[in-house]
Amino acid sequence: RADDGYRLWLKYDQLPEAGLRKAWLARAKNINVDKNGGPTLQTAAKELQLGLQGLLGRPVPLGAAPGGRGSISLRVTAAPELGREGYRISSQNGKLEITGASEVGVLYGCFALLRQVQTGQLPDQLNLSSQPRIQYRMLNHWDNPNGTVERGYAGSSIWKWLELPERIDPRYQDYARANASIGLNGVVLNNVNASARYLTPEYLRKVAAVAGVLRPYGQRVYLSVLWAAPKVIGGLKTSDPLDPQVKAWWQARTGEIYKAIPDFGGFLVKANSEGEPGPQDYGRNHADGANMLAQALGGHDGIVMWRAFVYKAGSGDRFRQAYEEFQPLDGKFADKVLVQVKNGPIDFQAREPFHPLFGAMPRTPLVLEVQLTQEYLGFATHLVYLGPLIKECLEADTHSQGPGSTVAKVVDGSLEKHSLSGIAGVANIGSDRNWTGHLVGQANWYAFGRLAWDHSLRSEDVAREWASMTLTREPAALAAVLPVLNQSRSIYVRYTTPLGLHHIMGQDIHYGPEPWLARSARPDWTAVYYHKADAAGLGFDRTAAGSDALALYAPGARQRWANPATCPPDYLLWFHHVGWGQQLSTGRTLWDELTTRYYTGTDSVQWMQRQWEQAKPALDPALHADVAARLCIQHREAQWWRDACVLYFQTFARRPLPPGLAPPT
Ligand code: GCW
Repeated sequence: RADDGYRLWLKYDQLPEAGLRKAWLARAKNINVDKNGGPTLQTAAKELQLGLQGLLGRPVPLGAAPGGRGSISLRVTAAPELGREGYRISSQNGKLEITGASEVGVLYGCFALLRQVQTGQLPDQLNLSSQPRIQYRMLNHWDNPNGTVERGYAGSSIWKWLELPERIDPRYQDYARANASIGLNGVVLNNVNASARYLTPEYLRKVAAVAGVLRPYGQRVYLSVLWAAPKVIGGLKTSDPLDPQVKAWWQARTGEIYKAIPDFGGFLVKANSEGEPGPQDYGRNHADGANMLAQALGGHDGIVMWRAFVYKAGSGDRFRQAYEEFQPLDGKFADKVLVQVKNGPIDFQAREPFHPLFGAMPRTPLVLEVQLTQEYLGFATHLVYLGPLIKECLEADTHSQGPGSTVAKVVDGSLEKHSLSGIAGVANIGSDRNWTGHLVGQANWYAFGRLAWDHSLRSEDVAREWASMTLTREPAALAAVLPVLNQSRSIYVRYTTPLGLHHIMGQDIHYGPEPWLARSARPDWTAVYYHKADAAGLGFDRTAAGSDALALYAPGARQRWANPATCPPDYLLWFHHVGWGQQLSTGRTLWDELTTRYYTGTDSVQWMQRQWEQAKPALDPALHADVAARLCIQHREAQWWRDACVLYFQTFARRPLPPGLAPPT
């Protein structure tokens, strides 16, 4: 049967190597688990059993009695050094033991053991322990009650609201398994452009049903809330956060939520952004709103994630706006509030400098929000592995407390000594049979989870893990495919927005090029505004002579970008308006470098195609053909980007293409 991609990286097909199977069979004769343990412990045992049976090709019985040599014991023990969710896998006297300080720790440990087997490690001297560096590791679904997904490219929502709570789609459980296997622990079920419906008794029953399926897998549910809910469904005249009736309404609603879902995780809020209502409608600020919700959570174990994605027409450079609204509020947020910040200052572009709020709000825990759904990165059509993008942001140095003050250390709480920490990925999951439309979208889901757990992992190693579990462990095929994954994001940048160009995509759908857009239907952004092409040159001047957005960064960070002669080319046009004939550090003029990147980027897609062909013998034919077809589209669309952008910018530059590049026909 052809592989349809449904099983993700949890395939559990029998290991091809007899020697490896034998070695593991000797260590996996049975699984011991305390029958009086809770549902998560039983789930851990069942998942381990399922995986091992598939991989080793023989049943692995579950037993309650302590096993002898070759047994695997699952145990919850007091192990403060592991933290609440960490695990240890140890091997002694021929026995394996997976311990955690909680049941969910054991569950994560079971998936870690399976990963060892799946990636072809030998069981010898297995001794590893791990715990997450970030506390709240969540997917944010932008899913709507009617089943559509905002910026979703893999079918409709997996949540079947009309069928819930009576019918539980089996997919919910498979989804929970996948999340648990990569260490995630929370799910915001609905779009940040939120419907108030989710807070009604009718929908809370549905949410509770989903929570019931996710719970044994250590996944808590959260809801995005509409700020105006007290008016829309509560019958109040206002949603002013300082109004006593509004406060009472949220308190009562929160009480109802916890009655239905005792381990409810909390709220995610998009307010006063892109037309959404918010506390500013009543002359209040973001902290007034967030703190009121935190108060409504009272003694419940829940948090408020308040998004910083805000910008308005007529407020100057959009790059600065979130900073200007939020930075002055540092220190004003209640204990349970985290402010959720996108990786970059504009909006999930293919490459952005890190968001200037990181490091600038030391008294507020900041959640890093990255986007797995490829809104500006070719939807589910272009192959773009996002590991390098996520890592680039995590490793960026804010210099807020001197060199080494990375975004990762801000986010995991270690730099500013926060007890709360979080990271969120905007989900790329839908009802397509293979979940993410493009097979490599699965790698982005996977990489997000692994990096959320441990941001020190290398993106290349995560890609190797994913490919070994999902595609093949055959060395020649991996050698062909891994460079494609690892380079795909920089190739995408080259043929769409090289040298720091940004926001030049098709206005309505955010797909394909539209750099010529002079006037937008949206008053809050115009595309020409972002590339600033004119007869003199190209790029957005964000130095003191321009919008001065650079000044938002700490001196150490700013300095990297401030001088056009030394600014890394990848960020050049983010910060500088550069003359067409200006010689860059690469040795070429701006025009020649720009056009060369558009051309080489496009040609590199053909290289990706050739590499993918090389892996064909080792891959499932259906999976291979699907990706190969998408790569054909990608090459056609890379040419579209190249030709459109080169021809458009040429109307300003008025220069010929450098020798060797064939003009678009
Ligand atoms: O990227 C933009 C998207 C909107 C989205 C918004 C946000 C959910 O185009 O679709 O709305 O960001 O992040 O709030």
